[in-house]
Amino acid sequence: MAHTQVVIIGAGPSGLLLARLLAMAGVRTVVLERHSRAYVEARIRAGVLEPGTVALLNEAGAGARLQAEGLPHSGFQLAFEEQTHRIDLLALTGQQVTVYGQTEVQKDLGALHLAAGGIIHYEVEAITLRDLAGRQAGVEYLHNGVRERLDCDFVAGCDGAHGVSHQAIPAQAVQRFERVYPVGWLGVLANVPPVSHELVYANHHRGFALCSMRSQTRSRYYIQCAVGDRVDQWSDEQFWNELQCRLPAAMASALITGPSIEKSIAPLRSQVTEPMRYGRLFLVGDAAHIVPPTGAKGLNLAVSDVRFLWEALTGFYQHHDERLLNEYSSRALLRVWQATRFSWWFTALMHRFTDDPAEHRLQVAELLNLAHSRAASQAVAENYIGATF
Ligand code: FAS
Ligand code: PHB
Repeated sequence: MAHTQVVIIGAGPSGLLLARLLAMAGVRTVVLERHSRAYVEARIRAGVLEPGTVALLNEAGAGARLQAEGLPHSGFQLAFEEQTHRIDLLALTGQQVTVYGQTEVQKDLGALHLAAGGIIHYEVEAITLRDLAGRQAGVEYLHNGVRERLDCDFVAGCDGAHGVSHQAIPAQAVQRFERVYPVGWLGVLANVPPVSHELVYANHHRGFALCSMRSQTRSRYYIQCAVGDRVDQWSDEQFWNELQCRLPAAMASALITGPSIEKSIAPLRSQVTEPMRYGRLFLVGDAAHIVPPTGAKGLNLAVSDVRFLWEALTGFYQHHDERLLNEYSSRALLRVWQATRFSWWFTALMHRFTDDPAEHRLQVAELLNLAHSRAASQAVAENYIGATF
């Protein structure tokens, strides 16, 4: 019977970062991933890294390309009622965020871990968790048509919102808190220069829009769409026209459009699973919580979970100290609920949810308060930068 110390389910950013950090601490891991490496590295997802995320990627030795190609951003724009207001992150917090696609983080971590001899099994099927409440956990799976079993001390469930980990916990052992928003984000990636050198979050009576980027020649744009919309209902031309309607006129006229190289719709929802531990299983990242992407928190929250679990497992293996393992869930959830609250608040401020004209007026009033109150802007800046771990 094969044995390892920690089985990590999922080779997304949280699974690979945890595997890398544990390897550096001398902890043996095996990563089991459902999809192929090419599939995982092709997914277009997050784009904004908090300073804490950048620091941990550097600590894991995965920061070289990030430092060379990442775009430091010292602020972002709020656009509403034909005006824009800049949230000056650097002046308000002394810190800035870095624009660097999750796709690139994925590639950097995967290459690094494999080059260092890390074990990642891709295209694994039928993963089943066993004996999570026992003295040794077991993970059974199918790989290359062969049924395997790994005994281990701990399982890190890094398998996202639709993985097996959180489903392995008995319903009576967890509480799930969920909020589903009646809208989605239609996202487009295009090889065109970004309309602004900084991110622009736009509140408009037709709906939310976001102007982001991946480089000086590759842009990422989003518009709020109906939750039932399908991608094939939106031609590129319809997307660009709607985006221009939702931006201030001067910005709309400066928008450079082009053919989409990726187009997808992400539903907006919040979900938190408590506790984030069940016996020998620890839930990490999207396996434990989902936030609407408005606050750019999803990936960054996953990274802070990784830090807490890395510290806990290192303490266990190097000092036989279980204290941080026992505190993992409560420590992680403090940050999870802070990010969930901010993401919920920012989503409610920027999106159109009803036809009630009062909703839009209240949103504009709050945006004007943000624009003219340093204290209000500072609170937003501190949340966007992310609480220190
Ligand atoms: P992930 O979902 O990234 O990784 C989980 C991994 O586990 C995947 O590789 C999956 O294939 C694998 N897996 C799943 N089930 C498995 C099983 N049974 N067995 C083995 N492996 C299994 N966040 C932002 O901050 N900004 C954004 O703009 C943004 N956009 C997003 C768009 C979409 C469509 C989605 C789904 C998420 C988006 N997010 C965004 C959030 C996203 O970035 C996540 O927070 C981030 O990927 C979390 O990383 P992980 O926890 O590693 O989960
Ligand atoms: C992105 O670039 O994909 C992005 C940026 C900021 C967000 C969400 C998504 O809040």
